[in-house]
Amino acid sequence: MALINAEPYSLDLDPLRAALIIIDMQRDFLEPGGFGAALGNDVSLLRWTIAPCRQLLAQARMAGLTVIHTREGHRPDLADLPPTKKACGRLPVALGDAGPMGRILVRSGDGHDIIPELYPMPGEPIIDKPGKGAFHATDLDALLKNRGIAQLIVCGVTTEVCVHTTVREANDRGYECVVAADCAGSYFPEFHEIGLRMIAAQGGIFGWIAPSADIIPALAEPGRSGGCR
Ligand code: TIU
Repeated sequence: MALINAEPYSLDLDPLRAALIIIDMQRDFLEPGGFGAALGNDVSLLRWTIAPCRQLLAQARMAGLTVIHTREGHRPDLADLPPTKKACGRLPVALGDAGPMGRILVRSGDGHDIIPELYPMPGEPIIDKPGKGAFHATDLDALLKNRGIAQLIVCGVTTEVCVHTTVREANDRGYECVVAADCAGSYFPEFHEIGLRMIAAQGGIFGWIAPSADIIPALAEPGRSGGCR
Protein backbone atom coordinates (compact mmCIF):
# COMPACT_ATOMS: atom_id res chain seq x y z
CA MET A 1 0.00 0.00 0.00
CA ALA A 2 1.16 3.54 -0.72
CA LEU A 3 -0.44 6.82 0.25
CA ILE A 4 -1.51 9.25 -2.48
CA ASN A 5 -1.61 12.85 -1.38
CA ALA A 6 -5.15 13.46 -2.65
CA GLU A 7 -8.21 15.58 -1.99
CA PRO A 8 -10.24 15.49 0.20
CA TYR A 9 -7.77 13.30 2.10
CA SER A 10 -5.00 10.79 1.38
CA LEU A 11 -5.90 7.60 -0.43
CA ASP A 12 -4.19 4.32 0.39
CA LEU A 13 -3.53 2.77 -3.02
CA ASP A 14 -2.91 -0.94 -3.43
CA PRO A 15 -1.29 -1.26 -6.88
CA LEU A 16 -2.11 -4.98 -6.92
CA ARG A 17 -5.82 -4.16 -6.77
CA ALA A 18 -5.77 -0.97 -8.83
CA ALA A 19 -6.21 -0.24 -12.53
CA LEU A 20 -5.58 2.78 -14.70
CA ILE A 21 -8.62 3.53 -16.85
CA ILE A 22 -8.21 5.97 -19.72
CA ILE A 23 -11.53 7.37 -20.85
CA ASP A 24 -12.21 8.07 -24.54
CA MET A 25 -8.89 9.56 -25.64
CA GLN A 26 -10.18 9.16 -29.19
CA ARG A 27 -9.49 11.10 -32.35
CA ASP A 28 -13.23 11.93 -32.43
CA PHE A 29 -12.77 14.08 -29.31
CA LEU A 30 -9.21 15.36 -29.65
CA GLU A 31 -8.73 15.97 -33.36
CA PRO A 32 -10.47 18.29 -35.84
CA GLY A 33 -13.25 16.75 -37.94
CA GLY A 34 -14.69 14.42 -35.30
CA PHE A 35 -17.61 14.34 -32.91
CA GLY A 36 -16.21 16.94 -30.50
CA ALA A 37 -15.74 19.41 -33.32
CA ALA A 38 -19.19 18.60 -34.77
CA LEU A 39 -20.64 19.62 -31.42
CA GLY A 40 -19.07 23.04 -31.93
CA ASN A 41 -16.13 22.59 -29.58
CA ASP A 42 -12.55 23.80 -29.89
CA VAL A 43 -10.80 20.42 -29.73
CA SER A 44 -7.40 22.02 -29.12
CA LEU A 45 -8.57 22.66 -25.55
CA LEU A 46 -8.15 18.96 -24.76
CA ARG A 47 -4.67 18.48 -26.12
CA TRP A 48 -2.80 19.56 -23.00
CA THR A 49 -4.03 16.37 -21.33
CA ILE A 50 -2.03 14.18 -23.72
CA ALA A 51 1.48 14.66 -22.30
CA PRO A 52 0.55 14.03 -18.63
CA CYS A 53 -1.62 11.06 -19.68
CA ARG A 54 1.31 9.60 -21.62
CA GLN A 55 3.52 9.94 -18.56
CA LEU A 56 0.94 8.34 -16.25
CA LEU A 57 0.34 5.55 -18.77
CA ALA A 58 4.07 4.85 -19.10
CA GLN A 59 4.50 4.70 -15.32
CA ALA A 60 1.44 2.47 -14.88
CA ARG A 61 2.75 0.10 -17.53
CA MET A 62 6.18 0.03 -15.90
CA ALA A 63 4.59 -0.74 -12.53
CA GLY A 64 2.62 -3.61 -14.10
CA LEU A 65 -0.77 -2.09 -13.35
CA THR A 66 -3.82 -3.22 -15.27
CA VAL A 67 -4.43 -0.60 -17.97
CA ILE A 68 -7.88 -0.26 -19.54
CA HIS A 69 -8.87 1.98 -22.44
CA THR A 70 -12.40 3.02 -23.31
CA ARG A 71 -13.93 4.29 -26.54
CA GLU A 72 -17.33 5.89 -26.92
CA GLY A 73 -19.02 4.77 -30.11
CA HIS A 74 -21.75 2.83 -31.80
CA ARG A 75 -22.33 -0.19 -33.97
CA PRO A 76 -22.18 0.55 -37.70
CA ASP A 77 -25.90 -0.27 -37.95
CA LEU A 78 -26.52 2.24 -35.11
CA ALA A 79 -28.76 -0.31 -33.37
CA ASP A 80 -27.33 0.76 -30.01
CA LEU A 81 -27.78 4.49 -30.66
CA PRO A 82 -30.75 5.95 -28.79
CA PRO A 83 -32.71 8.31 -31.10
CA THR A 84 -32.42 10.93 -28.35
CA LYS A 85 -28.61 10.80 -28.57
CA LYS A 86 -28.69 11.07 -32.38
CA ALA A 87 -31.01 14.08 -32.13
CA CYS A 88 -28.91 15.79 -29.46
CA GLY A 89 -27.61 19.18 -30.56
CA ARG A 90 -29.65 19.26 -33.80
CA LEU A 91 -26.33 19.00 -35.59
CA PRO A 92 -25.96 19.51 -39.34
CA VAL A 93 -23.52 16.55 -39.29
CA ALA A 94 -24.95 14.08 -36.80
CA LEU A 95 -23.65 11.03 -35.09
CA GLY A 96 -23.36 8.20 -37.62
CA ASP A 97 -22.99 10.58 -40.59
CA ALA A 98 -19.87 10.60 -42.77
CA GLY A 99 -17.14 12.98 -41.61
CA PRO A 100 -13.51 13.63 -42.51
CA MET A 101 -12.40 10.81 -40.16
CA GLY A 102 -15.09 8.33 -41.17
CA ARG A 103 -18.58 8.03 -39.71
CA ILE A 104 -18.89 10.14 -36.60
CA LEU A 105 -18.60 8.13 -33.37
CA VAL A 106 -19.10 4.82 -35.17
CA ARG A 107 -16.91 1.85 -34.30
CA SER A 108 -14.27 1.06 -36.90
CA GLY A 109 -14.09 4.62 -38.26
CA ASP A 110 -10.74 6.43 -37.98
CA GLY A 111 -12.24 9.01 -35.63
CA HIS A 112 -13.33 6.29 -33.22
CA ASP A 113 -9.75 5.13 -32.76
CA ILE A 114 -7.57 6.11 -29.82
CA ILE A 115 -5.07 8.88 -30.51
CA PRO A 116 -1.64 7.52 -31.52
CA GLU A 117 0.07 9.11 -28.49
CA LEU A 118 -1.89 6.84 -26.11
CA TYR A 119 -2.39 3.81 -28.31
CA PRO A 120 -3.19 0.60 -26.40
CA MET A 121 -0.53 -2.08 -26.19
CA PRO A 122 -1.46 -5.66 -27.12
CA GLY A 123 -3.24 -7.26 -24.17
CA GLU A 124 -4.60 -4.03 -22.71
CA PRO A 125 -8.39 -4.32 -22.60
CA ILE A 126 -10.42 -1.86 -24.68
CA ILE A 127 -13.98 -1.24 -23.56
CA ASP A 128 -16.30 -0.11 -26.35
CA LYS A 129 -19.12 1.78 -24.72
CA PRO A 130 -22.28 3.18 -26.30
CA GLY A 131 -22.92 5.62 -23.47
CA LYS A 132 -21.09 8.19 -21.43
CA GLY A 133 -20.38 5.86 -18.51
CA ALA A 134 -17.93 2.99 -19.03
CA PHE A 135 -20.09 0.57 -17.03
CA HIS A 136 -23.33 1.07 -18.97
CA ALA A 137 -23.91 -1.81 -21.42
CA THR A 138 -20.30 -3.08 -21.17
CA ASP A 139 -18.44 -5.91 -19.45
CA LEU A 140 -16.16 -3.54 -17.52
CA ASP A 141 -17.50 -4.52 -14.09
CA ALA A 142 -16.95 -8.23 -14.78
CA LEU A 143 -13.46 -7.57 -16.13
CA LEU A 144 -12.48 -5.60 -13.01
CA LYS A 145 -14.02 -8.09 -10.58
CA ASN A 146 -12.34 -11.03 -12.31
CA ARG A 147 -8.97 -9.31 -11.84
CA GLY A 148 -9.69 -8.38 -8.22
CA ILE A 149 -9.58 -4.66 -9.00
CA ALA A 150 -11.08 -2.43 -6.31
CA GLN A 151 -9.45 0.94 -7.03
CA LEU A 152 -9.45 2.98 -10.24
CA ILE A 153 -7.09 5.70 -11.34
CA VAL A 154 -9.16 7.60 -13.88
CA CYS A 155 -8.09 9.99 -16.62
CA GLY A 156 -9.31 11.06 -20.06
CA VAL A 157 -12.00 13.22 -21.60
CA THR A 158 -14.18 14.96 -20.91
CA THR A 159 -14.05 15.68 -17.22
CA GLU A 160 -17.68 16.60 -16.70
CA VAL A 161 -19.16 14.10 -19.17
CA CYS A 162 -17.60 10.64 -19.62
CA VAL A 163 -15.05 10.86 -16.81
CA HIS A 164 -17.69 12.04 -14.35
CA THR A 165 -20.31 9.53 -15.45
CA THR A 166 -17.81 6.68 -15.17
CA VAL A 167 -16.60 7.79 -11.73
CA ARG A 168 -20.18 8.04 -10.49
CA GLU A 169 -21.00 4.58 -11.87
CA ALA A 170 -17.84 3.14 -10.33
CA ASN A 171 -18.48 4.77 -6.97
CA ASP A 172 -21.98 3.28 -6.86
CA ARG A 173 -20.45 -0.14 -7.56
CA GLY A 174 -18.04 0.17 -4.64
CA TYR A 175 -14.81 1.08 -6.47
CA GLU A 176 -12.54 3.73 -5.01
CA CYS A 177 -11.71 6.24 -7.74
CA VAL A 178 -9.00 8.83 -7.91
CA VAL A 179 -9.10 11.18 -10.88
CA ALA A 180 -5.71 12.34 -12.12
CA ALA A 181 -6.55 16.04 -12.30
CA ASP A 182 -4.02 17.08 -14.96
CA CYS A 183 -4.79 14.00 -17.08
CA ALA A 184 -8.47 14.87 -17.59
CA GLY A 185 -9.82 17.73 -19.62
CA SER A 186 -12.90 19.54 -20.87
CA TYR A 187 -13.84 21.82 -23.75
CA PHE A 188 -14.93 24.14 -20.93
CA PRO A 189 -12.03 24.85 -18.54
CA GLU A 190 -14.44 26.01 -15.86
CA PHE A 191 -16.37 22.72 -16.08
CA HIS A 192 -13.09 20.84 -15.63
CA GLU A 193 -12.27 22.74 -12.45
CA ILE A 194 -15.78 22.49 -11.02
CA GLY A 195 -16.12 18.86 -12.15
CA LEU A 196 -13.03 17.93 -10.17
CA ARG A 197 -14.25 19.85 -7.13
CA MET A 198 -17.63 18.07 -7.34
CA ILE A 199 -15.90 14.69 -7.06
CA ALA A 200 -13.87 15.59 -3.97
CA ALA A 201 -16.48 17.79 -2.24
CA GLN A 202 -18.53 16.62 0.72
CA GLY A 203 -15.77 14.37 2.01
CA GLY A 204 -15.17 12.78 -1.41
CA ILE A 205 -18.76 12.17 -2.41
CA PHE A 206 -17.72 10.30 -5.60
CA GLY A 207 -14.00 9.84 -5.06
CA TRP A 208 -10.62 11.54 -4.84
CA ILE A 209 -8.65 13.93 -7.04
CA ALA A 210 -4.88 14.28 -7.21
CA PRO A 211 -2.26 15.54 -9.64
CA SER A 212 -0.56 12.73 -11.56
CA ALA A 213 2.75 13.73 -9.93
CA ASP A 214 1.25 12.63 -6.60
CA ILE A 215 -0.20 9.40 -8.03
CA ILE A 216 2.88 8.14 -9.87
CA PRO A 217 5.07 7.55 -6.78
CA ALA A 218 2.34 5.29 -5.34
CA LEU A 219 2.45 3.05 -8.43
CA ALA A 220 6.11 2.25 -7.93
CA GLU A 221 5.55 0.61 -4.58
CA PRO A 222 8.80 -0.96 -3.33
CA GLY A 223 9.04 -4.67 -3.95
CA ARG A 224 6.51 -4.65 -6.74
CA SER A 225 7.54 -6.50 -9.87
CA GLY A 226 6.80 -5.16 -13.34
CA GLY A 227 5.01 -6.77 -16.24
CA CYS A 228 1.40 -6.71 -17.41
CA ARG A 229 -1.29 -8.45 -15.46
N1 TIU B 1 -19.27 16.18 -25.40
C1 TIU B 1 -18.48 15.84 -24.39
O1 TIU B 1 -18.00 16.69 -23.65
N2 TIU B 1 -18.15 14.53 -24.19
C2 TIU B 1 -18.68 13.44 -24.82
O2 TIU B 1 -19.58 13.51 -25.64
N3 TIU B 1 -18.10 12.21 -24.52
C3 TIU B 1 -17.08 12.04 -23.60
O3 TIU B 1 -16.93 12.79 -22.66
N4 TIU B 1 -16.23 11.03 -23.83
